[in-house]
Amino acid sequence: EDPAKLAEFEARIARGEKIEPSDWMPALYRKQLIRMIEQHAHSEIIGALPEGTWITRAPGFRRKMAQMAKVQDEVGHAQLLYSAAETLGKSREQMLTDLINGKSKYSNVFNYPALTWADSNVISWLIDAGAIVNQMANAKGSYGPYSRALERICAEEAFHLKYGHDAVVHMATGSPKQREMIQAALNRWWPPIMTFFGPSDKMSTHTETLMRWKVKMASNDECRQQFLDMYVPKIWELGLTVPDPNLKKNAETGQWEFTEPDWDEFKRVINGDGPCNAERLAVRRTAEERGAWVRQALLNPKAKYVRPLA
Ligand code: FAQ
Repeated sequence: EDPAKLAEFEARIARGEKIEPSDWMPALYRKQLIRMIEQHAHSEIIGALPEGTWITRAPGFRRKMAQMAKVQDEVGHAQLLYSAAETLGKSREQMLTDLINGKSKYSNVFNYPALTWADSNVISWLIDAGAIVNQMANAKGSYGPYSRALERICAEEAFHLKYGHDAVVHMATGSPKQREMIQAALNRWWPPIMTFFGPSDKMSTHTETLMRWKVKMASNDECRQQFLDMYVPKIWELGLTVPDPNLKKNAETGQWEFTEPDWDEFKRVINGDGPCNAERLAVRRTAEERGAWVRQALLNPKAKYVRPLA
């Protein structure tokens, strides 16, 4: 890497300038951004699946419509993010191929099942909440196309958060059975939620580089702490409990203390061996196969294509 170019690049970042696709950038900056944005995009389309399976079973027409709109938004976020990643030189086709073949990662949380409608509500509220904490920070980051995509995504996620909160409030203030269902869903989702922000800063591989270049604007632990600060009181307000006997805010340090998440399970899940990994990728593979004739027809409208039987 040319030291003068690198110095100028880092000076631009220090001044708070945005780096645009045609600007010079270190190869590692490009590689890290592709990795992170691509994983983020995959998380959005795979993330549409746990809630997506509840569209047909959502209780009532209003919730069905809202659930459908929310899931559609997530897929739209993937579109924005794939476009942002493409500006760095990796094609969308290659990214989707890497997803389907298990080469690329996506968020661990979407490899757990949404067993009940209450699970879907917990995702809509608390996974979206976690996503907003992370994305609000990174929207101020240095890469122009990613930060602009995140700004728009955050605006939509703010609606999801209200939707998810409303759904959880409805359950938590409902019948004893509804309260029991929402508490059980929270108990199931809490451990994955605690790992959603990534490994602790001590274990994180990429944080240092990404923060130096202002791609990540908050560390994994900072995001986790912010999430706990904002949402644990809201969970308690609803009379729900958090399934961690060690969770408490240390008055002296101002930091939340909690049981160390099971990082071995986390590693297994992000490397393909979680409860739903195979199922999630199978859905994507089928979608790719069934949609291939449409993509081919769009690219070459004059050729004759026979639509395969479903
Ligand atoms: N899941 O060195 P670090 C959403 C991997 S969007 C899976 O700390 P980094 C919206 C990491 O890739 C959710 N893998 O990594 C929605 C790396 O592996 P590699 C996604 C994870 O990049 C809501 C290794 O561990 N959000 O939910 C996870 O500095 C509802 C070492 O980790 C984003 O992607 C994980 N949780 O920090 C949709 C935001 N954590 O690549 C539908 C953008 C870590 O070396 C419904 N991404 N790993 O093989 C980021 O901010 C960062 O990439 C982190 C991880 C914070 C996720």
